[in-house]
Amino acid sequence: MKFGVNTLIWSATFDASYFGLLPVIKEAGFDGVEVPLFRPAEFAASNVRKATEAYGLECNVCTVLVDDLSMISENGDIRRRARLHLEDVVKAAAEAGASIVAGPLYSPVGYLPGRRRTSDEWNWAVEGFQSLGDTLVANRVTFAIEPLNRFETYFLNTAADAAALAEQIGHANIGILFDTFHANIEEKNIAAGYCTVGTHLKHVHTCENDRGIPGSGHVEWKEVFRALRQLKYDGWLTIESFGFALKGLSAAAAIWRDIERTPESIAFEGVKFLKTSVAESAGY
Ligand code: LER
Ligand code: MN
Repeated sequence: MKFGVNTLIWSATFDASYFGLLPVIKEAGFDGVEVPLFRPAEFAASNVRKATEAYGLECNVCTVLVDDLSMISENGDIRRRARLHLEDVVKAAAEAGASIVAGPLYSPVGYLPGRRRTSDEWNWAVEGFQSLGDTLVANRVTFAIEPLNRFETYFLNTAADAAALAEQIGHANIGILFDTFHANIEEKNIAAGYCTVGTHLKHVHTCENDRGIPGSGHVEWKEVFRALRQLKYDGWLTIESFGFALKGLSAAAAIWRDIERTPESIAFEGVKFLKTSVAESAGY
């Protein structure tokens, strides 16, 4: 298992002005960072690669669809542009040394049309993601598609739907990111959700129920780690949270107060909890 931290805790972009954090992140015991890559043209991929490698850290990428791009729009031109955009994201991620591109890759966070998902939308997602398979293979990148809670999307909320989507896409480089924060809202039982995602699980966001320090809330961590062990999951455990006053980003993640003493305590106290939990889970 590898331990990661999403740099959205500090900033909505990850550029040279934040590279000074990397030795601190390494020293805290993380194996890598997950950095936001929302607009490939604005992302200094080779600088990110050099900086992370210099500190012996691996790099993953998270993304959300910006500028109203959508893989499930009824407008074919918007779907085409979303596919081209995701191809550029994959190429930039590979240039940064990332092997995982994670996030709700289907439609913008917070897009809620006030109705249920349609079968057309489902089929557009399946076909759209399948069409990106060759680009993923060529760039040695895996998509980890993330279900979100019902307040952030209507398209993909549950482990069962996420597993069904990945199954139907049927590509080795396309699986699921399952986030304990969203699962805590949508699943009857978070650990059972992980088992439902099963072999499609490619990435894990380890977040407390309030996006605070992992281990400080009511996520049933012991059961989650037991499920991950049963699945023989050997990928990333990445702490995700968001700065408490990052304007657009805090608004997108609905952060309206100081969740902990500082945003970075979520990373640095959280990683200690995760490491202890993983070590303990060896005895389950
Ligand atoms: C992204 O990983 C996520 O979990 C979303 O809630 C961000 O808005
Ligand atoms: Mn997440």
